[in-house]
Amino acid sequence: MKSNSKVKFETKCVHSGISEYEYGPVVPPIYQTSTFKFESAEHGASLFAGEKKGYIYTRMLNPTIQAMEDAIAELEGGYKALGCGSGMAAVHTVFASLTQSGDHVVCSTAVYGPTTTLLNTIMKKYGVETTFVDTSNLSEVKRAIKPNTKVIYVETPGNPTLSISNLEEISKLAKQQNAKLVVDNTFMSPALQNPMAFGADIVLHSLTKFLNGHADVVGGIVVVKDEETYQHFRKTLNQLGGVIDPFNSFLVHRGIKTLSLRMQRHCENAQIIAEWLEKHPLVKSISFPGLKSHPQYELGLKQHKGAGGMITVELAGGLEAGRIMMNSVKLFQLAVSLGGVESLVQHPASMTHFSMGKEARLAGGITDGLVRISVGIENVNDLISDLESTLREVEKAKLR
Ligand code: LCS
Repeated sequence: MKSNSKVKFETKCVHSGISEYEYGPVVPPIYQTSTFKFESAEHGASLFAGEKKGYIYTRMLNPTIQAMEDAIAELEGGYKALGCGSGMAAVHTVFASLTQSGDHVVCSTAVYGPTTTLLNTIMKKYGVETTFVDTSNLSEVKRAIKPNTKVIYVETPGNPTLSISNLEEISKLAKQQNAKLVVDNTFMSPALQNPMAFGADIVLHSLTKFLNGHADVVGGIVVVKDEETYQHFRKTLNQLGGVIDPFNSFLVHRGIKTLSLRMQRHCENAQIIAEWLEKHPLVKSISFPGLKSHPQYELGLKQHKGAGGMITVELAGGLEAGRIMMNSVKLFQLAVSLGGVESLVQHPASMTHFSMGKEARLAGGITDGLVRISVGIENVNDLISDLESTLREVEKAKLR
C-alpha cells in the first residue's frame, strides 16, 4: 500500500507494507535467503554502485524485512524504517549513527535498564557522555543541555515508572540546540502514540513487545524521517550487523495486522485492573497513565490515544510483599518482557533494571518494592480473580 494513504489506522495495520509479489500472495513471502543472484557481472557492479535498485545480500536488505519496515514506517508516520535484531540493536544503531567521541547525550532516568547501561559503558568508552534526568520535568532537560549535546533520548511512558515526558516541548529544546530528539515508543506502540507528530526526529521500538505482540520474536526497529538519515543509518546498521532476519520480520508483520485490536483490549483491561488495584488496601502506590492520580495524566490525554497496558505498583510491605505476589500468581506469568497477549509480572530492581545499579535506579524512581505488570488480552475478570487470590496470600503474611 502506498505511503501517506488517507485510510484509517486500523486499515493501515492490515494493509501497510504489502506490495505485489510473484504468484499474487496476499501476504509477503518469506525470502529465506542470505544472498541474491546477479543477472551479470555488470548488474552486480551497478547494484553495489547504487546505480540500479535491487537486493544484494540479506544483511543489506531483503524483501520480507523491507515489507515489515515499510509497514511500521507508515504506522509511525515516518519515511522509512530499519529492522534490527533486537530493541537493543536498534538503540545501539541510533547512538552509533548520531554520536561521536566528544558528544553529549541527555537521557531519561526512567528507561529500559540496558539502555542506561549501554550509555554508561560502551558509549562512554567511545567518548560519549550522558546526563540522565527526569525528562518529565522540562527544566531538568533544559539544565542538562550542553553546547555538545547531540541527542535527547526519551522513553515515554518510561520503563518501568511510566512517567510521561512532554514531546512537543522537548522537541523545541532539541531544535534550539540542533540536537536530535529520539523517542523509544515501545510502551505505547504506533497505535497509541506517534512521537513524530510531536516533533521527534527518530522513533524506535523493541518489536519484541506490542508490535509483534505474541512473545515469540526478538526484534527492534528504527523509524526515520528523510532519505539522508535513512542512508546514514542503513550504512551504520550494515556495518554493525545487528539486522533482523526474514522469518522474524514475517512474524512481526503478521502481528501488526491485529495491533489495533490488541491495543484496544490491552488498554481496556489495564484501565479496569488499575482502577481495581488503586482501591485495594494493600496497594501503597500505583502508576498508570489512565488514572487521574498519575502526575502527568493531562499530558497523557494530549499525547496518547490510550493509556496502554503497563501498570507499576508498590505494595504495602515493599519488596517482601512484591515477592509473595510474584510467587503466587497463577494466570499472570512471572517473566520479563511485556506487550504480548499474555499477562506478565516482574520485579524491575532484581530483573529488568538490575544492571543499572541501585543508585541509578533510585535516581529514576525505581524502588525495590516496585512490581511491573504487563496486562494481556485475557478476560479481565479472570485476571482480577488471579490478582485477588495473589493479594490474599500477601495479606496472610501480615507485612503491614
Ligand atoms: N526499549 C524498551 C522500552 C524496552 O522495554 C526494551 C526491552 C528494549 C528497548 C530492548 O528491547 P529488546 O532488545 O529486549 O528487544 N524491555 C524488556 C523488559 O522490560 N523486560 O524484558 C525486556
